[in-house]
Amino acid sequence: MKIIYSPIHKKHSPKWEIINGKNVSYAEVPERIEQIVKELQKNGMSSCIKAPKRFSERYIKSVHNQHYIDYIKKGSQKEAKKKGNDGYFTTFFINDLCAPLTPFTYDAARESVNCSLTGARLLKEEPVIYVLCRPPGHHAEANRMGGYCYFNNAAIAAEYLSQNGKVAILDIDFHHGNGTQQIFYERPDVLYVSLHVDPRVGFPYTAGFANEKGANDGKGFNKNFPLPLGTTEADYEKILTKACNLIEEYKPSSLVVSCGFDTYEKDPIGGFKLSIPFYEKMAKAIKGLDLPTLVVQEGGYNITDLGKIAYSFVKGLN
Ligand code: SP5
Ligand code: ZN
Repeated sequence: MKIIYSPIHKKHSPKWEIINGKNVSYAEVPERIEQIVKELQKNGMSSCIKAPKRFSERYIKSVHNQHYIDYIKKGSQKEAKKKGNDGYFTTFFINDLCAPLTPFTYDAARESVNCSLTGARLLKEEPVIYVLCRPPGHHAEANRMGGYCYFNNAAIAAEYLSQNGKVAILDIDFHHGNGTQQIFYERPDVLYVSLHVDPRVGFPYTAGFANEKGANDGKGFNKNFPLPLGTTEADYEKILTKACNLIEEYKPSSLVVSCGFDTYEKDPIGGFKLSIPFYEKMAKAIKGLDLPTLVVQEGGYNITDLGKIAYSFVKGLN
């Protein structure tokens, strides 16, 4: 199994986000991906790790608005010229206070897309690819950043893969992928299925409700499974089976997994009760769909255990 990784993400490292009116240290840190890489290497997977190829900005434009792309690029450049470089929070093109623009935000977000597209292209040759995207992407809408996300890596890859047939997206991050849902909401050729914390009690609060089922031609091709805080493995497994059944019925030609590890029992911002060995089980269920599968890293914030969670998941995919 190939794993796509680039060190460029490390240059994007905001100091804080604003939660309930207070500056708190940024949860989406470079150590996340570095810990995963370290653990995979420790388990003999060094030769699987490959660098991404470079893709033109027009792939980003296939999903995002040009003004939005330029705003991230110019905002990052503007930050690079300032003294201090603490990052700042934009007042336009933004959903929340968790996605500051810093000097290398554009470069890192662009490289994260290079990673997901490299993985998508490799699906022709290999059945399963794991891409270590950072920053993550599923909260990024066509023209709005938020929730640590700038460009929607999974959506851009799904758009690319949709040229060759129907695509299913399975989002197993703790949070609902409001960006991905919005981007494909009126499309029947891309199915979005998500398991996430009930938006009445968790981020992103404004999307992820069960009655959001798609619109116009896309009606019936968006499925949300909001789950309560404290969801156990037994309950999660039941819903994951339902989600997998829906994907099977849809008969897609490929699958994109928006893979967050913030469902982990000790995640600092999550609230489900999944243990490290359970990730192997989840991956096996996904593997059971027997589809070309692109696994795209989204969230997961327990730095100490993130590597072990990722390795458990990878074992299930292999
Ligand atoms: C990609 C991704 O996982 N983005 C998530 C962004 C969530 N940001 C808001 C965090 C709110 C933290 N609430 C703390 C609850 C502690 N129990
Ligand atoms: Zn998340």
